[in-house]
Amino acid sequence: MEVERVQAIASQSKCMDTIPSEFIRLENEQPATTTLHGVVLEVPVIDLSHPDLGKIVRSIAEASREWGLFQVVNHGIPSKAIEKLQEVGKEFFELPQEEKEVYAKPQGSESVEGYGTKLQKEVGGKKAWADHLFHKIWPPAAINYHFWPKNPPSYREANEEYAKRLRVVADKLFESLSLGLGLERDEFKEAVGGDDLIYLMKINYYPPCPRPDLALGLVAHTDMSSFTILVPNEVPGLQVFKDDHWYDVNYIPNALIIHIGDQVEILSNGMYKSVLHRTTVNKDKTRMSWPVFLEPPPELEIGPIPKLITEENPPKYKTKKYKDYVYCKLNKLPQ
Ligand SMILES: O=C(O)CCC(=O)C(=O)O
Repeated sequence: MEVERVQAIASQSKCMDTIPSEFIRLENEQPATTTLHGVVLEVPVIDLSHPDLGKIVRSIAEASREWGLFQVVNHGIPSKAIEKLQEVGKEFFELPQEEKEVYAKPQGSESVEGYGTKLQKEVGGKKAWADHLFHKIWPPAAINYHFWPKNPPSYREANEEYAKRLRVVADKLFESLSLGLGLERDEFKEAVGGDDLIYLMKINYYPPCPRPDLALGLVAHTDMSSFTILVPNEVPGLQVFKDDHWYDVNYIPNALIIHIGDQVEILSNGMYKSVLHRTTVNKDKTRMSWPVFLEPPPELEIGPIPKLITEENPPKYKTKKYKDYVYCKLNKLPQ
């Protein structure tokens, strides 16, 4: 079965004022009517180079409790490494369709890796205005280079360099999340697999859309990961849900956007919040983003960290294998 890619649909709908009906969201989801504008409420921006580690820890813990999402600046990843990652990803999506299809996710495969378009329709039979490429970038034993584009030739080097730098940032964030709850600095990272933690890269490609008021790039969701570290391009589109409203996340050059995911919410017994977010699309410009999901190994059991449990604060979540959590979430089964 040939899958129609959103990139192809977008180029056919370029000069039109309509989009296929399966992309028109239900009224209660349409971005034009559900986004709160004109309100000055910005997601926290945290300077990771601040000399006072205590201040960094407090800011990260507060942002993770209040928003579940924050941006980090001065994180130590050189802007060149980020630019290169973006450049090679963009070049891949600009290749002729048949070259991209070489990397298509095999049909029936259990793994998410590969080039693709979300196949399941959502509530109301709706579809997302996006294509994607998934592949693991760390640890070496988890990598399948079959899903890493060979073209452009510098794709591998750019991703390896980014992965190396990203691990340093991820470790700092894990430490702050631990210290922010009064735990030892390595407790969060160990609880999600330590050095076996899997770094899953995704590239989202959201082509221009003639009706950005009616479509969504990605429907509202929380990430299953522990947390996610995302690089966007300069076209805004990420929105976060807070206090019953959808807010735009500002684009800050060279910042990384951190999404607290379901596993950190579970480990913290609900003290940190997994963030509900979605993406909008643009009429004239292509939006792209590069989230890396930090995922526990499938067999690892995750539940609230025992030290955080007291009589007054009993466990709010079940302890279960990560793979079972994923299965329930993907199949919309109770956890
Ligand atoms: O593109 C973005 O900014 C968000 C991406 C995202 O939420 C996802 O891929 O799950």
